[in-house]
Amino acid sequence: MKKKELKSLLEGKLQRHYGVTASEATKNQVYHACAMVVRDILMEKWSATQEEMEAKKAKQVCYLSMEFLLGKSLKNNIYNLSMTDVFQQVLQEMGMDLKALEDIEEDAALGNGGLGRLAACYMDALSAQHLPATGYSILYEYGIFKQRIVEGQQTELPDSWLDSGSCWLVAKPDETVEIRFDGEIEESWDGDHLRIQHRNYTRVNAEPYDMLISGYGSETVNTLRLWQAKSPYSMDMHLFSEGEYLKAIEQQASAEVISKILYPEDKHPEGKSLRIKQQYFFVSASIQSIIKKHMETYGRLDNLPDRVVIQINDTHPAMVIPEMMRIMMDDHGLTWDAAWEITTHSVAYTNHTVMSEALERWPEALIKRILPRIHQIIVEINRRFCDSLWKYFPNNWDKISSMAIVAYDEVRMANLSIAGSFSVNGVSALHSQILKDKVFHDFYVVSPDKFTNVTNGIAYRRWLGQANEPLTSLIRDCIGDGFLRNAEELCTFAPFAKDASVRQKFLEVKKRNKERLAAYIQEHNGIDVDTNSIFDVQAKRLHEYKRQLLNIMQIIKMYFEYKDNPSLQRPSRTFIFGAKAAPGYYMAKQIIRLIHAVADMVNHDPVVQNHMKVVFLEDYKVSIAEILMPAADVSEQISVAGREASGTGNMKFMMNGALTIGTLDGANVEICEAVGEANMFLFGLKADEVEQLLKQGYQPMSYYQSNPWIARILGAIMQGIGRPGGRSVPFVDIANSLLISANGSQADPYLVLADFEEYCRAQREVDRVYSNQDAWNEKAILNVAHSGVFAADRSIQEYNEKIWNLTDLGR
Ligand code: HBZ
Repeated sequence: MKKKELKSLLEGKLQRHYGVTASEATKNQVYHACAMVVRDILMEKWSATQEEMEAKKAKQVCYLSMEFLLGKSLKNNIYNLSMTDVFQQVLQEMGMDLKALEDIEEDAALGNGGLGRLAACYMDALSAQHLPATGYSILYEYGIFKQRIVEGQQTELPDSWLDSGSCWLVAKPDETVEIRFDGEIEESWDGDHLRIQHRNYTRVNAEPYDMLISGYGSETVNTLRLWQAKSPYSMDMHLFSEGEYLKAIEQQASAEVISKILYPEDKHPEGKSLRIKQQYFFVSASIQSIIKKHMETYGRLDNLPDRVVIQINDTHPAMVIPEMMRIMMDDHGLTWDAAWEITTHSVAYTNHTVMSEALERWPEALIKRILPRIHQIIVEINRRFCDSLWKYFPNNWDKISSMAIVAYDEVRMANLSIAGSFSVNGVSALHSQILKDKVFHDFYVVSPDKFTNVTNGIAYRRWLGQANEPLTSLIRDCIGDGFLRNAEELCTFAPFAKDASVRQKFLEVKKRNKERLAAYIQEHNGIDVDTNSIFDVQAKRLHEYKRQLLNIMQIIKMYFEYKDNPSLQRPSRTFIFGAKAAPGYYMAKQIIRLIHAVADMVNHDPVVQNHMKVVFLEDYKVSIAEILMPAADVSEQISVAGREASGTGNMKFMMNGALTIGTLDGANVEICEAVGEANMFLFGLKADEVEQLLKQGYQPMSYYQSNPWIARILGAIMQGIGRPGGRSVPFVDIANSLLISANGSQADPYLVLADFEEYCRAQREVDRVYSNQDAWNEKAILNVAHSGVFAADRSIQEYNEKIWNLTDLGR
């Protein structure tokens, strides 16, 4: 698009929507005008995509996810449309700055962490690869909470993102569907046909809002459909006139609360009725709309699996299985067998965790009350499934009951997902292996062909192309810009690691990115950090298994080492953390507090000023990650082996030229294969060693007794940490959690103490390698060059080849 045309489009929007000229417009108005112009362009491509899908009778993927952690849209869409330059120029002439407008937009943070961000990365890659797709989720009014740190402790504030975000949504009120909760099921015979009637139910309307999903240089624009809950009942005027004001609006409020807020607990599912309602609400709305559209086009359902594949992002949307059965049997008159055949050939399940406490199990009584018909169907699925298992495990009731979908008054969503789908995949090679060998081993024995792996990938044009322009342009100068379409081409950057001038330029790029982050830290934390120090970053949700505690213990050790010996020679370090804790997760919140106490101690001690700093970035989110990843030298991926399903931050850091210090966990294993052990810092027990140690009886106390450093650090944690001469805070519960087993639970279940010494050794190796800047930069460049395999494009191709078999709209 030419400058002149864009200018007149923007002026037109400002005039028609706000009645202002360009020179009168506020920044906020110009932001909205830009968004509207971009949306119009996308809408045209979206219509063309829809037409093409119809003409080709295309097969599409419906990606069902409770979470899409999208971040900001304006910059990404303008980039994908290759319009960055023209926007910059036109805005400049209007006296505005594109970057400043981008800052107005709030992150769309409809997700907790990796799982939600993965869904967003996959939507991007699907459009870029011209594959037809619709994402389905909930239009939460409030996304993940905003984190504020008050006196070193996390507090939570609501995240109302729609003020700046709603301009990306296209309302489709005509496609509203009805969802039914509660009530009773009545069965009656109509000749030889069993009629199912749902009586006394509560209605909730699901109204769709579509977000248009662009892909880099692609004409394909896909849809992300977000459902909003609306009450079909207006205020009860009878109650109102009787003065029962609250009661009068209660019904309405209890329906609309369903899409109010994203649950902020990751990996700790709670059997709350609102959560179950959220899951069923979005699943029912989505599958109703999928089936309706399919019937309008084909008039039959038996070919549904040829046109649609339903990928469920973890078990949160697993109720799609009984809901599909319900619609096909009760509304379309299919037999159980016919409906089951269609369902199980349509649904595919991605697992994201091996931790048993994270697997969803809902109280059966709750499902029965809220979703009586779904409960009946689940019970019948379970009956037939257990029957079928008899053949594999005759007389083995223990095994069959462990695999059952309903048992001990609970519904096990993972078992339902496996039984009702044709594909089950893990998200890294190691994780998928653990699923087959351990977590779902019995299911694997029954249907080995269902199980597969698709290693996660990232939308690298966002995480490298947009977030790290200096590095992108260095790579472009060396190998051309083909890598922006085909990430595999990044490997041709590898030979440049040997080129001294490229290493020098890489160093300058890193420095620039570190300066940008340092300015952010100065502004938000008031801390002056040295851009010549090693930027050592751990940014992810706060979880004990991710072991932020291991990191902070090493930092305390380092602090003591400088105190003991102020002339110690080591490269200086800036330790940077970003992490949100689930609001009800006590230990995670304590660890955040500990990080702040250590920061307070370190940053105010003149003895260590030139050696180390500790920074906690408040409210870590996608847009902060975009500043953080490019500036990192060291990427902390230190979860206890066998627990992190994949990790995706590890990939983003690698691609931006950070060196990983990590365990052989999740996708770290594949990072190691790609870049070579010599170009990262591995340490710690392997997954099988972890299992073995826990089985034989792990005694963390023995490490405390035999390792004086551990004793000293835990002693300090227990006594109190704080700035010299100031108030100090004791963290007895943290120390106890590492040493004492409470009510028969394992002390230090994530083996922090067992891996501590090895971790410290690896950190000294980091110091040693960093002392030779040239050698370090060579390794960093090799990390960038070998990161291409972690592009979401590759993951999507694998999903397509192994599971989806979609129609390619590009051909
Ligand atoms: O999914 C993460 C895994 O921990 C990580 O290893 C992996 O890379 C990533 C993508 O595959 N899992 C999550 O992020 N899980 C959640 O956020 C979550 C949210 C709500 C829940 C349960 C889990 O109820």
